[in-house]
Amino acid sequence: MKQQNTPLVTHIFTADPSAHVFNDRLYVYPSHDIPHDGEDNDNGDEYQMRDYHVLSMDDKSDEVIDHGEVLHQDQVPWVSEQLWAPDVVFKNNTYYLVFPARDKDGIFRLGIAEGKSPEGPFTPRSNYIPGSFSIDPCSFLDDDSKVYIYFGGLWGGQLEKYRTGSFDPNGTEPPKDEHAVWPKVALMKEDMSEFATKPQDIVILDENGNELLAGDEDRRYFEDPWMHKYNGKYYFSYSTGTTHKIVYATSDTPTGPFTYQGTILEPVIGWTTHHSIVEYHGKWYLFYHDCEYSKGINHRRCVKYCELSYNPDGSIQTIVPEYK
Ligand code: FUB
Repeated sequence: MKQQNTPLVTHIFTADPSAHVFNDRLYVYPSHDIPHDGEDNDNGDEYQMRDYHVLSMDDKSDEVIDHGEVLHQDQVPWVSEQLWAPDVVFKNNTYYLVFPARDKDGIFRLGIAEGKSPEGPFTPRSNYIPGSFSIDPCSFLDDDSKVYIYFGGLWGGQLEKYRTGSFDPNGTEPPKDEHAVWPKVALMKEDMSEFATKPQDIVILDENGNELLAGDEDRRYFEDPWMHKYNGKYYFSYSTGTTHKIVYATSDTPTGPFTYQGTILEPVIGWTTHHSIVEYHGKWYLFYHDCEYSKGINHRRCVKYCELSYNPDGSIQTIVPEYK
């Protein structure tokens, strides 16, 4: 495998890695950052991604293969711009690429493109998933073969605009002493055609059973949901956005409520932080991105990975990125 904590590739900028093992190989589904000279803002306008590439690797060599462009926004009839963080799930003998993008009205939706190989290419459906909104889908296949889509992101991701239950273009975050904006989860139908359930809240509690508050920026959800299972428990991990950490909460069920546990990754270089967790040949890995290679340019990110370790009680050991 490539050396840890180094960019997987540098011929393109990559971000938002979703890592999975398919056919005994590690596949990474990242966003593809495009260099430009526009300025950064809180609406995420600097993230102008237009296509997806697939990367893959194994633990026999340090070669990382770029399988090339597997989907471009011009192929997707409902998309106007911004192909952000994708994920992939394998079910029904099909690889489903689940991805967010703005529709023709500038509202983020979640779409699906289908392929017969983990390397792509992927053929997009003509419309987004009905009832979908916001960004950062994580498509989680449970042991009973049900697929759940976890999603949501504040600010550029528009999640706070749905607090009333429908899209309010003027919607804002709650006051600091109210409960935080919750990420969402929806069960997919068996044939993966659409949501089987309406998106519901993922509630995150503190150690006393109280809901995390909007002002608790060290622990509350911002974006980048990921779900994995370890020793039968569900681990829901996410970015705290404004405090730039990857943290996690656990539950006995896939829909929670979840109890906050701690920090997985301390802040990296760059404003955003985004991750996935995967087991490969008996070891656990954290895939993440940072802006070290671009010397801190927020929309020129590189995907990296490192090993992740659990304590005997199931807690995750905090990773502190080391920079020279
Ligand atoms: O890549 C665009 C956005 O930046 C993602 O959707 C967020 O998770 C953050 O990484």
